[in-house]
Amino acid sequence: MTRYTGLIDAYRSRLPLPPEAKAISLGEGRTPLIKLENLVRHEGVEADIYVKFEGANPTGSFKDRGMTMAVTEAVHRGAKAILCASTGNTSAAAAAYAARAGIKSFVLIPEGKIAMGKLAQAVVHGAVIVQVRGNFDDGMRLVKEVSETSPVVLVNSVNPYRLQGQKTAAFEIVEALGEAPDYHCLPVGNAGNITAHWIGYTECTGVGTKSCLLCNGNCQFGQAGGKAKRPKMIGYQAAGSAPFMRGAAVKNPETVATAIRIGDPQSWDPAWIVQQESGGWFDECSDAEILACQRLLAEQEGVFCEPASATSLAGALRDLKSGKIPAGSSIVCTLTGNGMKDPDIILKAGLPQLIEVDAVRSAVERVLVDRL
Ligand code: AN7
Repeated sequence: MTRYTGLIDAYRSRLPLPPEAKAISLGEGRTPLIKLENLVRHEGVEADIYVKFEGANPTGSFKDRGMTMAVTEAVHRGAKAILCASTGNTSAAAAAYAARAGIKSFVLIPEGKIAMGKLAQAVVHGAVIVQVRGNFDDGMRLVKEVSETSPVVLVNSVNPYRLQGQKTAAFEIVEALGEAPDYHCLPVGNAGNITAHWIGYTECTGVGTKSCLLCNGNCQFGQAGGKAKRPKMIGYQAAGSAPFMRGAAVKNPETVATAIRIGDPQSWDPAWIVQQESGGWFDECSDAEILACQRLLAEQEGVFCEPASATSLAGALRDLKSGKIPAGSSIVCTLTGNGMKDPDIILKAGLPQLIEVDAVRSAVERVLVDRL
């Protein structure tokens, strides 16, 4: 047995870090790729659907993959503080990795709309928390401006090391399945993660050497076996926050999926290159579809993801049922974050009737007998 020590150690030769840079890691990566069984039967669809449960990362979201890289690189350069704007998960990861590195973190969050678990993470890891009177896009504009002149490293996904870390999820999927899936579905906010996955698939399948518009041919291709297939990449936005579907930034994005309540995606152009190169598409899911799918997955498979994450599966199921994704396809849906970050959303829908009993054996047995 060798102890798993995180994705930088696992993929160092494929990550653009100076060899002497000491990895700042919490053991992120190597997340479960779970094949859906009950849900597929329940929904009457015919496909191999896998969910990549990124909620199993140390701070409960895929952001850890990017943050281990961004913080490792920043600390190597001598940074003493990092800065980000966030709908919640980036701030949680930034705060945790800054704590691990022994540096300061400053996080800008939008007024009100951040899930409790994520806020608690920023608090417990000692981040300086700035609540902006505005939304995520306002925060993003501000951190870009401030980081130009202040001695802090910006760790939003405009920091290229973030996507380099996040690309490793594609490596893990190809290793687990032996090849890329036919389709890869993700929720889209800033569109960094869908871009990162495409970089990862492109590198580890060994195709696109000359055509890759994202890296201009600079990345290291073909190191994981040179399998030719790359997936069609499908990105789903929340309907009230779907700039890709409107063809323009959305001024006042609104959705129950607060993680992707983003009106002006930072990786707009790269994401459309991904769509073109992969032959995939973008679409939107309503809040009702998102919440229904979150429940369905939790009830049918025992997997609890946050609302934003369920967007990928909600969209995939709809596209499977309509035939847009052909029956028999292999599909990976990324579940970007853990459901326990946002318990309010579940409890808001109403607590089921709690059964209160006296503290005696017979009372508990009666409950069981009535329901078995
Ligand atoms: C659970 O934390 O942007 O399309 O500030 O937390 O790469 O932006 C979160 C994004 C999907 C969207 N699912 O990913 C932030 C933030 C979850 C997320 C996304 C986010 P991108």
